[in-house]
Amino acid sequence: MLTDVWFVRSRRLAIALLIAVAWMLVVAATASADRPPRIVGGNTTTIAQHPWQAALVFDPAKKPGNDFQRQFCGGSLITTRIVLTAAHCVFDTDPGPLGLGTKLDPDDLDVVLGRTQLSGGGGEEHDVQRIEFHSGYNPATAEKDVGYVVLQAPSAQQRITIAGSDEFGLWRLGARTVVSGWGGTSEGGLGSDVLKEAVVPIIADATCETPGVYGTAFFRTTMVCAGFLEGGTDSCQGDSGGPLTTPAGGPRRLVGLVSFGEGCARANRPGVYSRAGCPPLRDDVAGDVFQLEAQEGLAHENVVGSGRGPCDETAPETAISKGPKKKLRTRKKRRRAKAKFVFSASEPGTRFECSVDG
Ligand code: 4AZ
Repeated sequence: MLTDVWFVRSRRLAIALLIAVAWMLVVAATASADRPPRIVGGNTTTIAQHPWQAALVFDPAKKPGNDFQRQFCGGSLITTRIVLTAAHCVFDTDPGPLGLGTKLDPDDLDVVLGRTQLSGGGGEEHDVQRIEFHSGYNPATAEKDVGYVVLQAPSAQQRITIAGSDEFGLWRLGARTVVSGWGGTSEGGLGSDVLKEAVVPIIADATCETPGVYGTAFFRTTMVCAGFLEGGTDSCQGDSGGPLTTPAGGPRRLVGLVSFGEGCARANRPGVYSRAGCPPLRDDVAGDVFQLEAQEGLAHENVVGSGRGPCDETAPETAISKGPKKKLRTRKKRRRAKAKFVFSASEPGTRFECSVDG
């Protein structure tokens, strides 16, 4: 994998670029004024692009309105009968007479699959047989934020497989992943009737656990951050439990579940996702699904892609294989300089970031 980067150092060009960027911003702002709001920074999409995407909707007896008005969380179809979601979507939202530690009752919700526009009908609407969540879920810290919804009947929609260890290269640091859902289109705002998606790069654990980001609220073994430190694009309320996946163009795999964030799309507050694609959560999900299948008399279905080992966190080997050797000494020379660098990496898909000093 080779990437060419050109550096042009010229004040006039820089000014011209600034003017061009400013003009494009004005054009973009004008153009967006007559478009509907969407997942902060994302696009509308169709269920065909995310066929495993599920909507959790309250039962009409519990909340009036159409499926758009009753939607409260997302999920992913991982077997023909099981939808993976966030524990916080099904945990303690309906304490009932038993108080804390209970979960939604199966007849409190339905699951919509195979539908782009929630209010539009079509696709599948499922009754729920059973609800569970990860036995280690900690509602105070959001650790192990994983929940399960067992459908009363099998779905005909395409399911998604959780990324195995051989597939970790698809979503390691800097990789583009995709989050989708019908959640808020702005912080505190309304959801979207039409499914939306946003591309969100994976952010380093070391970045996410700095005090300026999430500090000690981020747990790297069970969470992963994705999004933009500058803000602007993110998942939001109502997207919870929904899929963070590898993008189209390669094998689609489930790598995370929408879990939490401080607000939506704020600077230095990227989305935090349950780290479904790595142990321990990946193994826990496989084990929980196996147990649910046995208890409910369902045929076993494999939910993990290739490789059962740990996520290998070591970064690919990188090198500058071509580039100028000497620093330019005078400012005049530096201003005029034009240089070409060629970077190489041991793995395809590697992204490079660099800064230049003379
Ligand atoms: C929520 O309230 C929520 N920015 C989900 C995801 C994010 C923020 C809030 C991520 O369910």
